[in-house]
Amino acid sequence: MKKLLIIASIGLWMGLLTACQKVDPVAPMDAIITVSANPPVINPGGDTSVITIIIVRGDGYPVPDGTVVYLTTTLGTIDGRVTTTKGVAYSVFTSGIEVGIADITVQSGVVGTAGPLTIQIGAAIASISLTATPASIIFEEGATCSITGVVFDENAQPIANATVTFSTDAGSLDSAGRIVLTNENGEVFDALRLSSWDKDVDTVTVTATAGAITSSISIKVIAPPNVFPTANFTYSPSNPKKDSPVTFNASSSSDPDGTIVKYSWNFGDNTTGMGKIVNHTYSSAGTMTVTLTVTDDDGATSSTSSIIKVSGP
Ligand SMILES: [Ca+2]
Repeated sequence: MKKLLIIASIGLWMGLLTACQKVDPVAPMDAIITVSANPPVINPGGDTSVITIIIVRGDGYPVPDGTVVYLTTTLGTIDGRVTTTKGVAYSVFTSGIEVGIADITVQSGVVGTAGPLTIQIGAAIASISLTATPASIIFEEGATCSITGVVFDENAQPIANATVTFSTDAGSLDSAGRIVLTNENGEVFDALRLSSWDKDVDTVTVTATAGAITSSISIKVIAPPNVFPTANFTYSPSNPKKDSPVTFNASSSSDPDGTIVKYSWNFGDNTTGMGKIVNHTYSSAGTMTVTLTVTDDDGATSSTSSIIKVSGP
């Protein structure tokens, strides 16, 4: 029994030791990280910038050598894991083909920089012009609108491979939040798509962000024209008799884009009635033209008539 316990405790210690070895030493909670990129502006296509990370403990001393720092970037590539020597670590950022601003985050344990470190890749973006085709959409589930953006530098020249991110306050975008690159003419394309949730939307605002520039376009959403209701009814019995009630049922009437709010009847014997299902008794025999008029929630009306024969006693 004692032997078993010893083996178990050795196993536990070895497990703990292995677990400890796997954890990277990181900055203490009270440490302060400062970062800088040199140079802060580089060319696209493999140019580099050196990022210097300085970490100081709360008491003012540098963190122990080997403290691990993690870096991520929105554009290009970066040495994602570097370690400190005398409180300083270096990482190299390398640009890709994209033109824009790389947001770099630096983190060691729970300590990070207050805001992202930015590196500008290529020409500074000065403006984005946006157009929507069509400029307004008649609402329909799945209705689409093409969005074209053109990105310019400060000399009004279009920028190729500029990184653009689109967002919208209604509907959805084909780009779905991903970065889209401009073509050789500085153009970038996206599409706005409406869903059934956007039925009551008046205006959709699509926003494009490239570098430090943001541009928006408003697209009007027009309510589709009202569709007329369809009037239809049945009656029973099929051979109505004088002085015996006939049931008229307008349940088969419909409105494709709304609801029917009113059912009006003319029973053909100079009497009228209201309601989806009504009873009427004819006091004389003869041929009657029964007319049903339905009104939808937009005030549109439709009528239908049936000739019915009322037989005598
Ligand atoms: Ca309607």
